[in-house]
Amino acid sequence: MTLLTVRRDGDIAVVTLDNPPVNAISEAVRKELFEMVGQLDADPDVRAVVLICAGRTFLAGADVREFGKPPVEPHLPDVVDRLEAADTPWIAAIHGAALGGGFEIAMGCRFRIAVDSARVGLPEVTLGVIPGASGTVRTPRLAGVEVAVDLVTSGRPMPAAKALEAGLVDAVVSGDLEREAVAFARKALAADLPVPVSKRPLAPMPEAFWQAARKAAAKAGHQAPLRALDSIRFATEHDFAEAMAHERETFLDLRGSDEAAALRHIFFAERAAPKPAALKDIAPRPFGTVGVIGGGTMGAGIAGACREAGMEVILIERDAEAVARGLANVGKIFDGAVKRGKLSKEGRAERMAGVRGSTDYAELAQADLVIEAVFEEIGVKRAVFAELGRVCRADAVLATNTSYLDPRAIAEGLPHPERFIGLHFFSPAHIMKLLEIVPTPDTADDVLATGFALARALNKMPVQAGICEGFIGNRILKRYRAEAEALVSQGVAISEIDAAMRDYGFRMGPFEAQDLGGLDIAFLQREGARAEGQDVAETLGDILVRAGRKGQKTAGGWYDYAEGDRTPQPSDAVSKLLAGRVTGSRDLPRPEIAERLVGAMAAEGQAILREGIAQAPQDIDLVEVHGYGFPRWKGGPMFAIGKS
Ligand code: T1G
Repeated sequence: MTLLTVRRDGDIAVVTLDNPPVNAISEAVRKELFEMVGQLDADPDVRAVVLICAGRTFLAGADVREFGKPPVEPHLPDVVDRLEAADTPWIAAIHGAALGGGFEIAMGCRFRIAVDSARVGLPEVTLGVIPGASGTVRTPRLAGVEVAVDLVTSGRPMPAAKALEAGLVDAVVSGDLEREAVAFARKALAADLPVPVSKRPLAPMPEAFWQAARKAAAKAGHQAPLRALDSIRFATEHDFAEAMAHERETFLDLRGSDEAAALRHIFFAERAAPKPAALKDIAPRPFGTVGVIGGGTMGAGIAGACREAGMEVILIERDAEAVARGLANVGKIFDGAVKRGKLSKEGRAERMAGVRGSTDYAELAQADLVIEAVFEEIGVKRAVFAELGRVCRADAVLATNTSYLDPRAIAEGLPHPERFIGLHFFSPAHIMKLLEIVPTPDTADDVLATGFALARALNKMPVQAGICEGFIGNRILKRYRAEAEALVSQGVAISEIDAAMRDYGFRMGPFEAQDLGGLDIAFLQREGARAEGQDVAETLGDILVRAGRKGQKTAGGWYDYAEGDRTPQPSDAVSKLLAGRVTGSRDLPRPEIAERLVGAMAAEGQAILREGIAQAPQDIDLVEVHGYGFPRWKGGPMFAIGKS
């Protein structure tokens, strides 16, 4: 035994698993746990066993790194059955998170107790599989079908207090978990033991329940939640053994699916992104006090996100009226959280107490970090940094939120250019997870490390990008839109292109999305480039904007919109406007349309890699998934074409 240690507390055995970093259930853990049950059953002096974990968490589920390999005995369902059939009752003592196979192991125990900060969950569907060790068969027997359907099809963990209410755990404790668990075991031994979970009754549910649950599960957009629901339903209509066989078959079928491979790819990419090897031993600079220049949508979003992460925020605007508007914009963000029940009124007041507005840059004299989020015009931005260069500490990190301008041009002439960096947030900045981190050639390593540390503090997904027009995400977006317009020019219907991308898994197609966001934003960028003498070809979008069709805000863009109705309607006006640019009409199967457009994104991604703008293909996938709505279960454009 190397991963399990046992100590005796009188007639209670305490088994501790220590398999860092998250006590994932590897083949070795399954083997040792299976043997330990037999070993302790054979000890007449042991009357109960507490299973507890060292480190940050209880068992966090099957070791995802083993998913690509053939399953090896003992299989996890057998380990769970072995625990449940033990003569000596086991008590799972949960801290951190009991997830997936970890919670299935806890259900094999006779009792489950959790510290108040713990969570329990069955997140398998987020990895494109379903629980494979009785999660869809024991959970409904333990806590009822509704709880099981919610836990399994959403994949969302449940906090300990709610889990207690739902019957997923038997007690919630605070203080020393091991001591509480031993005391709980002693008390439990004094009474009759509960029936093992697999032996508990499970009644079928009315058809209407399943129809509603199916409709909800389908919203996820991919198959795993629906297959998980089917497995729970099967368990309510068959005996335990048949249900376990059905669940295992479904699990093994999904485990080898493209969807599961894509979701595992994103899972590991998300965990690698915040920890670039090159920054491993570099300490970031402090960022306890943050200045934000500009209180518009972006600036307020950034200020709200920083305040939510506990930073002191100073919001700078050009005059008192703009300051008031900016603070009101930040307040609205917290009002939203209060309305959703995520924040109390006192919490809102505390948040806003940490945000002060001013027109005086001198207020930034002690700021650790200043993020500029003003109008996307080089002159305006350079004026801001000229002022910041005068008033801020020499070691204060100065960042621009520019989407399209060259950060080097913004920082030209700035004293201590090593402290300057691009931090490209996505709107709404307090919600969108993607943060493109754009160093200039002068940016110091510890300033780059500060960008990544800020991302971690804001719970954002950081991706380092090199300098080019649009960095990674907006450059690919431009190529994606151009390819979609090329299909329109070849006679493919606008509505078919959007439908194809929705079928692929996007919430919206490229044309619907432009109508929602406004065609004029990209139009103004192109016009700006043309004004600078760049040779920018006329796009179909240009034609529409010049005709006053900017999208939903003008009741017409790529589509028409009836008064007060946001449903896109194919537009005869657009057909007439584009008549000179469209040759004939072409029916292309939707999968082919999607393949064309995803292929264009990936081709641009390969150019981005060749130019060193992105560090790795999985970074491009993360940008697309976290910034542009690329369906996670497709893994991103580079994964989709097998390049990641
Ligand atoms: N397997 C392997 N490695 C894992 C892992 C797992 N399940 N979970 C995390 N890691 C690694 C991760 O890659 C990172 O590695 C390190 O641990 C810290 O992770 C049969 C089949 C547990 C809440 O889906 O949700 O059970 O980068 O940065 O923020 O029905 O990790 O340091 O080298 O995320 O403290 C179900 C997934 C599996 C849980 C901790 N379980 N993990 O969060 O740390 S399927 C899950 C998490 C299953 C059964 C089925 C989180 C966490 P490195 P981290 P964290």
